[in-house]
Amino acid sequence: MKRIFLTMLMSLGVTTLIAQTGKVPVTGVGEADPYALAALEALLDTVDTDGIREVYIGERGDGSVSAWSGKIPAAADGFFVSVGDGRVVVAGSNGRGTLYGVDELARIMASHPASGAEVFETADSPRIASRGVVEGFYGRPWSHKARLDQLDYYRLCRMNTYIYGPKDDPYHSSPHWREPYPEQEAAQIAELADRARRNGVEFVWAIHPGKDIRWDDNDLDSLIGKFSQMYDLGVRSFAVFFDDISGDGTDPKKQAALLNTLTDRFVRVKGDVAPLIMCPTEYNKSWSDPKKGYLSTLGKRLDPSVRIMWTGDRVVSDITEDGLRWIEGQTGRPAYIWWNFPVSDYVRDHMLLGRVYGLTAEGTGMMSGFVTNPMEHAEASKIAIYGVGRYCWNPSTFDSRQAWEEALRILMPHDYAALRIFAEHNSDMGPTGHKYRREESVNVESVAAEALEAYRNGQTDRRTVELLERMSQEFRDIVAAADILLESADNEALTEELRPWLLRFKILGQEGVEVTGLAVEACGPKNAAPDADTAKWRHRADFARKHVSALKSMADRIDTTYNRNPYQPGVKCGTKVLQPFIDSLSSVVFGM
Ligand code: LOG
Repeated sequence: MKRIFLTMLMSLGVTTLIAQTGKVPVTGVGEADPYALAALEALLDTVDTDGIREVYIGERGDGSVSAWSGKIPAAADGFFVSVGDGRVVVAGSNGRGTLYGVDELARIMASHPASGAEVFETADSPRIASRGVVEGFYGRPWSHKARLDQLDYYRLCRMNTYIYGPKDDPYHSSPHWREPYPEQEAAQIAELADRARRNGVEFVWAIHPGKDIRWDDNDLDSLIGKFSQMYDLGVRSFAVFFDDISGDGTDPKKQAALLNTLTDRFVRVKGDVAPLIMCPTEYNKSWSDPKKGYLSTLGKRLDPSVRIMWTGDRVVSDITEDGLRWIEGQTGRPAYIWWNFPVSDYVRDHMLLGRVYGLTAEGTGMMSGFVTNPMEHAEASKIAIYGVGRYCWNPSTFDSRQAWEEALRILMPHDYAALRIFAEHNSDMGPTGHKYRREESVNVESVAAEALEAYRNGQTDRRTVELLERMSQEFRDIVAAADILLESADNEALTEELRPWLLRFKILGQEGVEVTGLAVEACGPKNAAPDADTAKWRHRADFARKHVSALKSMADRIDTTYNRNPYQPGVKCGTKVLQPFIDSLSSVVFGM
C-alpha cells in the first residue's frame, strides 16, 4: 500500500511529494513522468527493497533530481541512474528518458543491489531522435492484439515511434480515407494511442490520400475532419503519405501546400500536436530526377518543421552516409528514414529473419528519424525491429550480430538454439526487382561450396567426407530445430506465424540428410567401391531417390497449401545456400 506524505520541500523552491511505496520513500511523486513513476512502483513491488533508504525520480528541472542535474544527458530520451549505498536515483532528460531509466534500473538491480556499499552509476541517451516502426506494408494489416503487444515491445527496444500506415486499411488509404473510422476500429485506435503513451511511444497516424485526392476545399475539410477524429481518439502525431501513386496526386507544389495548410490550420491550432511527417512520391534516389525538381520543390516549399521520409538509394536499400548527404542536399533537412527491411510484401513466400546490417555508423546528424517497415508477421518481425532499435540508439557502437542474438533470446528464451538455426537459414529474399540481398546460411556457406566442388570433381577422400558430414550434421540439426519449434511453448504467436515455414524447413533438413548420407556412402571406406556390389548399391540409391522424391512432393504440398496470397504464394526456405546445395548434390549423387 502506498501512503503519500504531502511533504513540501520549500527549500528547493518546488513542491515535491514523497510517496511511500512499501517501505521505501520515493521523492518526485507529482513531478516525475506518471508512466515512469508507475513503472518504478511496479518495480519496487517486485524487488527486495531492504536496505533502500531513499529513491529520487524525475526529469531535468525537477526539484527531486536537481542534485544530479549535471549528470543527466542533454539529448531527449536520455537518463541518469544511480544505485547503491541505500539510495536510488532515476533522472531523465524528459519523461521518456525517466521511463527508460527505470527500465535500466531494473536491469542494474539484478546485479547491483541498492543496499550494497558501492554506488553504481550510468547515463545514456539516443543518437537518433525518432526511432521505431512504420506499419507501412501491403498485405494483411497486423491484428489489434499484435499491435498492442508491439507497443510494449518498443519500450524494451527503446523505440519511441509507431507510424500507423498499413496500405490495406481502407480508412488509411483509398477508398475510405475521407471517412471517419467505424466505431469498433475507432475504439481500437484509441486503445493503441493510450498503450503507446504508456510505453513512451508516439502513435503517429498516417493518411494515404494521393490515389484520388482532388486538391479542393472539400478534400481539405475531409482531411482535417479525419485528423480531428483521430485527435479526439487521443492521437497527437500525424503523417501524410504520397508513395506509390500516379496522376494529380503527385504534384509537389500541391503536396507542399497541403502539408503547410495542415501545419497552420491543425498542428499549430491544436498546440499539442507534433510536427507532421510526409512520405514523398519520389521516396528513393533511383526514382527521383533532380532535373524535374520534385524533391527540391518540396524542400523549398514545405514548412521547415515537416519531416520528409526516404527509403535510401532504392526502394529497398542500405542506408549510406553519401545517400543521406544527397537527400539532405535536395530537401534542406535531415532525412526521416523509412527502411524497407524486413518487409516481405514483395517476397511473401519468404521469412526474413536475418540480422540488421548495411546501415551507416556515421551521419546520425543527417537523420531526423529512422523507422523500419516490417513483415505482415508481427512476431517474426521483432528480430529485425530489435536490431533497428539498437542501431538507432547508437549507430557507432551498434553490434549487428550481438543484437540479432539478443533478439532471438528475447523471443524464445528456452528454445533459442532452435530458433537461431531456423533464422540462420531464412534471411535472404532471393533475386527480386529490388535487387536487395541478405546473407544466409553463413555458418555453412563455404563448407557447402567446398563439399560440392570436391564431390563434383570425383574426390572421395577424407576431407570430402568431413565436409559432407558437416553438412549432414547441419541438416540433422535443422530437422531437430523444426520439431522443437513446432512443439515449443516458448512463444506461441511466433510458432503460429512460422508454422508453414517450419514444416517446409523440416523437409529441407530431411532431404539434406538423405542426399548427404548417400554421398558419404558413395565415398566412404566402407563403400570404397560401390559398384563392387552393383545390385546392392543400386537398391540403396533407388531407395534414397524414392525418399527424396516423396519429400519433394510433401514440400510441394506445403507450398501449394499455405500462404495463399495472389502475389508470391507458397513457402520457401533456405533458398540461398541450402536448397541449391541439396539440388546440385542430388544431381551428382543420383546422376540426374
Ligand atoms: C511502399 C511500401 C512497401 C514497400 C516494400 C514505400 C515508401 N512505400 O514500393 O508500402 O511496403 O515499398 O514493398 C513500397 O516504401 N513501394
